[in-house]
Amino acid sequence: MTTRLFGEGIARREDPRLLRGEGRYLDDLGSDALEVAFVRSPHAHARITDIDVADALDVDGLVALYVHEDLPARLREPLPLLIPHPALTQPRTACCLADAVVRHVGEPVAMVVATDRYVAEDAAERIDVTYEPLEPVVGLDAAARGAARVHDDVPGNVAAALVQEVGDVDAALAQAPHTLDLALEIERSASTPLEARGVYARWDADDGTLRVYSSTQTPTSVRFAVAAKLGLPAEKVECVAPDVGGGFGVKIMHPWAEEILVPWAARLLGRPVKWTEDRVEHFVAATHERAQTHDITVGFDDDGRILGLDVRFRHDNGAYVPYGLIVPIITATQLPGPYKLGAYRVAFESLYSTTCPVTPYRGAGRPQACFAMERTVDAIAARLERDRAAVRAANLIAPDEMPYDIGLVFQDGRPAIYDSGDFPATLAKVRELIGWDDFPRLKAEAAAEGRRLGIGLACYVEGTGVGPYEGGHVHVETSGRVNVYTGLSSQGQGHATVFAQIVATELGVPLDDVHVTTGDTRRFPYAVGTFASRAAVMSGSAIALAARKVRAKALRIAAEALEANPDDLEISEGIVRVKGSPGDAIPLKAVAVLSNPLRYAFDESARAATQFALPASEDRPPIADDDEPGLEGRDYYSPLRSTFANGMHAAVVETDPDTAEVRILRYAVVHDCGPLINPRIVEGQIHGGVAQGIAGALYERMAYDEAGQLTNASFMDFLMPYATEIPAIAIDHLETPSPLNPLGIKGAGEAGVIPVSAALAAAIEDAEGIPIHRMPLSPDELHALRARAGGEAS
Ligand code: MCN
Repeated sequence: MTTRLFGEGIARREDPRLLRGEGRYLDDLGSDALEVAFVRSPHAHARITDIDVADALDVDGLVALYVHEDLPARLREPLPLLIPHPALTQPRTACCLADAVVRHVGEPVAMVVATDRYVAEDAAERIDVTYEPLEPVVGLDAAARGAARVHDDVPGNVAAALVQEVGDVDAALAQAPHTLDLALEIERSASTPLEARGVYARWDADDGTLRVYSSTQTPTSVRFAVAAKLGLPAEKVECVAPDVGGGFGVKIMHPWAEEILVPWAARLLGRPVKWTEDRVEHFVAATHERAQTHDITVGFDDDGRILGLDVRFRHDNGAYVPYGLIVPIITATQLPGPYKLGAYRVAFESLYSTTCPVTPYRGAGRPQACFAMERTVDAIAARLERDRAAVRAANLIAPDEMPYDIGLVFQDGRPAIYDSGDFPATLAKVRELIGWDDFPRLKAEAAAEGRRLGIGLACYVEGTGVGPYEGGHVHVETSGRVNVYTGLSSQGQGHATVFAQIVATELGVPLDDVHVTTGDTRRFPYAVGTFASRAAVMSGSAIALAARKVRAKALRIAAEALEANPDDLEISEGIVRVKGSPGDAIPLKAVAVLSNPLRYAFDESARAATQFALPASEDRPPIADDDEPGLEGRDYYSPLRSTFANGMHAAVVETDPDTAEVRILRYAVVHDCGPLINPRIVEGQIHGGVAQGIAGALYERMAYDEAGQLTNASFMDFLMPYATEIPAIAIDHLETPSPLNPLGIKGAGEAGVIPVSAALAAAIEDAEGIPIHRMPLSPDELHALRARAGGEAS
């Protein structure tokens, strides 16, 4: 079913301003502010034995400097854990400034405040920290060996261990006609947004309020965390996210030390203070994700139907677990994808290492899950010598089995129940789009010319729109302008366009009249934030509900003014009309005037509205009990559980027989996020996601050496694809609506990235005839795999 709710071809309204260079990013603010530089650990693991600041104190322009002991008690405690979990038995979080031991390169040790950044950096350089190096713990093998401990009191470096089982896996494997084992690995990568993190705070002593600007995905969390840590009522802290140049997960506050320390210093010093993260800092002091190893045993029948799947995996959570277990829990629960697994057991260990902490990066555990599952399905097909798409088809959940309970507990603590989707139809579409059935001919023709072509396919299901809630406020001004507020913030997703579309559609007003403000706690103080592909589902639904309230109120007032029944009215182009009698009409802006019993005749529209003076009612006061003045409404959306989007990607690659370079010749995406509010925006999100996925599959990685030094911590050394490496992407959609929210929406923001490594690994494997069990894959690694395969063959 195709439901075009909101119209085609609407361009992103936020772009012209940004393209003209009129964006206001964090570092464009606070030209009068003092600036901060941090002294950060150069060691992966060391004990701090002395900090000598004497030399720094001589620097002209130094305003203040702080080490751990200088902070008030609340700031000396370890930072809070964002999401506790009963399996997280050894949670360890960092302090704002390191207390005695540093556990990754980049950990903040001292904070310097000065008249500008140059002075702050000069002073920071003159702080002499003496370290006693401790043994670094780098990579999952070292972490699991547990010979050296990241935290003295955490044996084996195990932060958490969790097992979920559906059915009897041991029995299923014992009875399966075939079994196979696989070991699969995904390396570390990171969000690396174009704009790094940053925070700028101003203290207003007269009012006792703190204004915090932050390049954040979660302004309300910043507000509450800063208030709690500074001992202020939340009402005295305002947080505004200005234009944000990308986040991709890393700008979720959990909380970040810098986001606490800068406001604290601003209040203490009574002066505006700002910190803008530089690129090297971002590499070593922000967070990473992905690194996991997976051991899999699968049992299956002659048709490739999976009878039992046993997955054991290790998750590298880095030095601390500020975010809890969300990433490995998502891997564990999203691994089954669109398949009906006879029995499934997943067990993971989350391990500390002396590297950057791990928090969600676009996809959050799902790229690893998809890689593990899809490589397994390909291995089954290879063992049975069957078509890979046919093996997938044999395992898919059928549309009439929806809602389908996979029997696991999802990241939100609720049951993981697929609510909608038509997986066989998605498979049929992607086969068509990539040319699956015709590919053997293409491959044979290429082979005749000495060229190596391969095709791959990967499927995923993605829990999106996690709760607990989001709110929306819609206000029709007497000018006719419609203001829309929601508390989460935007980092490039196009919310100002999409939320305006929702309100224009629901309220019947011109799109250009609708203005959206996100990420400003002064406008909307309660919210959760932008992550987990949740804005369209959560804020979109809340805004739609708020707009419906306003519409109902407008119809009620207009009905009185027009002496009609509300059911006989319609609103379009901002005018309320009696159906079938277009002459009987009242503009919505006049309704806004009438919504206030005290009608100010200060402006034109107010005077114009007086012709519609409401009939005086003897049995109703000017403001009835269930009413309030103003044509505005607020509502919240809080779902019982997440809604599950899904999709399939396919790729055709060519590998160079000499250089082992991988070229992507075709890339196809079929995606189902329910009705598309803005098809262009969704396709843009998919393009961006696929590009990020290709980056993670073939180029980007965090190259730690054994000492725990990140050897590629700059854009000179961190290999990124350019537009020239990203192929044209063919996209098709299914729009099966979710029954869980008023718009039938499912999330779209992360989808593009999830299956790329799996699809490309499958295509490379097909081209080369060599099993690919680890991503990313560089040409020299492929070369080495060829050499090894050649050696084994000879
Ligand atoms: N949308 C739509 N129709 C649908 C579903 C979504 O038109 N049926 C639109 C939404 O209205 C929104 C966009 O598609 O404008 C993405 O929607 P959604 O899936 O709700 O994702 P969020 O808006 O919550 O964005 C978060 C998501 C995540 S988790 C990461 S990480 C990510 C991403 O979005 N980070 C991004 N996309 C990003 N895009 C940019 N430019 N920058 C980032 O940092």
